[in-house]
Amino acid sequence: MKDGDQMLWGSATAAYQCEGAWQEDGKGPSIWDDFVHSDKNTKGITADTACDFYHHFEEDIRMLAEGGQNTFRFSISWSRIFPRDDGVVNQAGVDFYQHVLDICEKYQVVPNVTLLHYDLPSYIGAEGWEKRETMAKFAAYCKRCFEIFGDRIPYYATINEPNHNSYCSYLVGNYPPNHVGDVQNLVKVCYHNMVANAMAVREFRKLNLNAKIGIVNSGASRADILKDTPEYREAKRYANMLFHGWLIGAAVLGKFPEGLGETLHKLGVDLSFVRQEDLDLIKEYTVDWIGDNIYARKLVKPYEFGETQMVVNNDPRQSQALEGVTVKGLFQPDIDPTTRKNPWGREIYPKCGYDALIRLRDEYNNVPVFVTENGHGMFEERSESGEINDSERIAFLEEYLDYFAKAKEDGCNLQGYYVWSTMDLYSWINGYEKRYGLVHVDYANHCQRIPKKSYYWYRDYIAFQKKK
Ligand code: BGP
Repeated sequence: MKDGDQMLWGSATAAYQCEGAWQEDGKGPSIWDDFVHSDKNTKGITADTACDFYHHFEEDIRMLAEGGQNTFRFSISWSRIFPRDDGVVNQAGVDFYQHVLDICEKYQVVPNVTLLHYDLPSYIGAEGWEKRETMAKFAAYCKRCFEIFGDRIPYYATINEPNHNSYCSYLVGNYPPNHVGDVQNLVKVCYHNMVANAMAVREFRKLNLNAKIGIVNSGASRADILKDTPEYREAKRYANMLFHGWLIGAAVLGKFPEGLGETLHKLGVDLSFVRQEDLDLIKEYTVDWIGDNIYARKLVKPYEFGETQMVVNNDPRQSQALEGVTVKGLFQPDIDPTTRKNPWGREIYPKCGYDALIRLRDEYNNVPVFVTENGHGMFEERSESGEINDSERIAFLEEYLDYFAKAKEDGCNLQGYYVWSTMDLYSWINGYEKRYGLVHVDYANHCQRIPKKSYYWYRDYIAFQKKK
């Protein structure tokens, strides 16, 4: 991948998954704090301490920079800087993020900051996105962040994965508010997320900062099929529309995909919450860039049976279960028995990265894109000499990166790439047994950091790309 055009190379985290310090320095609780401390959390695992980024951030950013990376993706915890619903800032929370930015500056690391990565404040509530008023509250929170941090942050993202988050929260029920099969609210929440995104972009534009704003999509922006028949192509069209299209379409093109309203009507969704003024806002306030979190393919096939639902594998004992979304009457998940899978049954399919980026090139005006997450979850052990030999992760990254490079060569507007994750951290629902980091965290030993083999490999890979 050529670096002459300032390609950014880094890795990513999210506040709830890494910070810990859940009650420190005036931080208010988030809906994830509430959820993990409730009896709905059957595993009893929390991110109260997580990998303790709150107390290790200097070391983490220094290591990231020494690993050749020149960008760091992290998120701001809304309830750390606004602990209550009164708009009064918690200065200690702001200071924490200013210090993180200071350290980024010190090491010449470009911050890419997500304003909401799932952890709504408790006062907004786990069902907050069902209400219209949350859109204005989110935009007001973003506005305050733009004013406070200004162009110290050159890349802002409004929301991480509104699609995956709404599907998990309202279809699977594994994220708060844990509704199962609640299609009506799922659609409403998706819609409110996209109007809120436009409202935040409007606030951003008013300030005329020397910065860019984006939003982050989940799941490699493109559904795929194993057979090229009219029925399969139709299943793919619906899957793209209902999973990625409403997000990327609204954010990048300023409109929801054609046929979306009609399709939702047919599914029995009452769309009376849609207002013309919202659609006008979406049309006017589009993003500067899109983030794509790329892990695996979303394989679909024509609908055969079953209710509308989504299955996510986060338990290795169930790794043979078929992951994905079924929409009654339209499509259901498919599986390719010939491809490799990780221990949780998630497909390893590097070409999905190429296909996703080419779709953004061809169908979304070649929008500037960051691969905001790409990584490999593994069980890991330290060797007797204390090293972490994660060659499997290196092979994964190498193969995916080859396809991203090819997409860039083929004209896709790829501007940056982030490995998920900077260091080991909390995995939503799964907890700590699934590790993604370039740096190992010894949770039993004061969260000591130990670079893995992949950390050194990534450092050399970046150096090689820069020399090219
Ligand atoms: C994405 C999220 C990340 C991260 C990643 C890995 O959807 O944006 O926050 O968690 O997935 O997911 P998991 O830990 O469930 O394997």
